[in-house]
Amino acid sequence: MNKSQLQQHDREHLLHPFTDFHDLGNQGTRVITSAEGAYITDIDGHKMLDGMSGLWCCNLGYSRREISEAIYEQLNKLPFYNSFFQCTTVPSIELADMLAEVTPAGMNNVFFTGSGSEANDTNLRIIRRYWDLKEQPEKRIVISRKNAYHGSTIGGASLGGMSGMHKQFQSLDYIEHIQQPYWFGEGGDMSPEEFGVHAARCLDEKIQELGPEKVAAFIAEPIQGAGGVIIPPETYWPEIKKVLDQYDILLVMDEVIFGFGRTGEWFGADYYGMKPDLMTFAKAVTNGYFPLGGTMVSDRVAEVIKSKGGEFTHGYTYSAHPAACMAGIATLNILREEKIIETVRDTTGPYLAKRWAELADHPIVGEARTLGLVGALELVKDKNSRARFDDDCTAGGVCRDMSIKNGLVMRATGDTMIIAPPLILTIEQIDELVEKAHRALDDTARAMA
Ligand code: PXG
Repeated sequence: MNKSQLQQHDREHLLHPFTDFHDLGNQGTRVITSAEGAYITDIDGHKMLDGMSGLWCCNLGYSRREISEAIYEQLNKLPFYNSFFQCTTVPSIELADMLAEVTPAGMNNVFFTGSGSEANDTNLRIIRRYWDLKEQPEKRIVISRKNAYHGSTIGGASLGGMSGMHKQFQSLDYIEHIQQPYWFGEGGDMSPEEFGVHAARCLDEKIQELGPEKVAAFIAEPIQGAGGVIIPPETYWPEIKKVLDQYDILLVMDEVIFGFGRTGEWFGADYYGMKPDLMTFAKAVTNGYFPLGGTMVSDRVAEVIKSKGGEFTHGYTYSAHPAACMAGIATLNILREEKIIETVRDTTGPYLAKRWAELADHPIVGEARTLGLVGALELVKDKNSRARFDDDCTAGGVCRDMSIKNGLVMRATGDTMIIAPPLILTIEQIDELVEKAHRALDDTARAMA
């Protein structure tokens, strides 16, 4: 099939995730046909630096044969066996061992799933099981944050705080949402430090309003990813820690985007010095080469679930899929052997921070922020008032298209442009990324004038 035939069949038969079918029908999909290193190429031969690592997952880029060969060998040896009913497979045990080593101290058990959404559903099941076994069944409510993203299953979407999603389904009734720590968008006249404390105190207020005896857990991404790379003010996590220390409430950190090195530490929890009770992961655990997710379970929780006996009636056919686990093992080996995370922390992260900050001088950029190898740009019409171009956030979509035209995949969340490039990016490729982003901003400024 040629390009237009592919697009026609795509339109007729494929229901795409998070896609406006009207727009898709008019424009046609971009057909990506190959990838190498940090670059993807479409059917027209247009090569782009992939500033989004696929969808926050191909952190080692696209050319790691160690991972694809590990999957292939496993598929030929034992393509599938389940881990239900007292069965197991060697790759699942080995990956569980490795995850216990690289995750924060006190997290030594893993429950495998096929995705991040499933892992957050698993968290909901574990949380309830934990409090039931502790004979505190009235602890039912889970607090999350507005504009959080925790997946698209009913559990994941209920935990998430995206208003557009909530309009399209009925949320679970035991989930509550508090303010997000988004200083640029919601901080008003407060300093970032003041606002960080304020946003964290919202958790305390909510717990008191609901009654601590009814609150089971608080879930949060260390940094909101899909919500627009919202890096909380430095005061936020320490204040959350203070709040949580006062109550007997579980902390779930959703590391689906920030796990495995994105911040320059193994996990966002390491970066912020937090000790979660449960930790969701997916995406980069296999470098996006094979679907795999899971939740790391702290000793505190695992001991209750394991020692109090009885069956935990939960699991997925593909929990601990052997080929997925082999992909995970190969990925973690590369991260460790090539010191990828240390390079982000010591070299490429600081370099991106320096270069990205230069974009803040651009007339349509209200803020340029980075941490490790993620970044965001806030597009504004007026730098001082932080006023946007329009209510429909058209600048973001224009900038994304301009960026792609200039050979860089940048994502738009409203009028916030975001990047999460592969962690293998070289200094020269960071220069290329910033230069292409600069050109996209120039083109956007012209188009929006
Ligand atoms: N938690 C977080 C923090 C995520 O970012 C999920 C859970 C769900 O994972 P699965 O594997 O079920 O998709 C995610 C996924 C975007 C975008 O547009 C982000 C995600 C997924 C799709 C699109 O930024 N994150």
